[in-house]
Amino acid sequence: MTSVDATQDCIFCKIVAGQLPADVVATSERSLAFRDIDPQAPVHVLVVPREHHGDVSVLAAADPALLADMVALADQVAGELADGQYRLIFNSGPRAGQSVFHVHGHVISGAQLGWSPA
Ligand code: DGP
Repeated sequence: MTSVDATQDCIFCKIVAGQLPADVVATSERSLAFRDIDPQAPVHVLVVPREHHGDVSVLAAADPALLADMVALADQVAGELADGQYRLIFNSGPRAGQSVFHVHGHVISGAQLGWSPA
């Protein structure tokens, strides 16, 4: 948990709390997976920890086991919704495209993926 203020206006905290709707596809005790509102691939799911951390580097330093839990859930989602092959993307910082500052992994799957992120 980074701060109380960080969670108050956090849309992903609200999804975790059930205060905002989401198409949840899988859960673990510590993480949640739901479909991205603006999918970029046939399978585009966001994996988030239930606890608020701002980005992946903050989470990795604070609680590596929780990061591992997210990765395990991403792997599960790709196996259940596609063929188990996937890209897992953490945008970290605005210049990398991060727009929601509650750490989330994008699980991208269900198609042959190209490689041109920039
Ligand atoms: P990023 O740009 O890496 O911070 O990704 C944020 C993603 O979150 C973006 O792909 C759109 C998605 N998103 C934003 N708001 C909502 C929401 O309210 N519900 C869902 N399901 N996805 C959202």
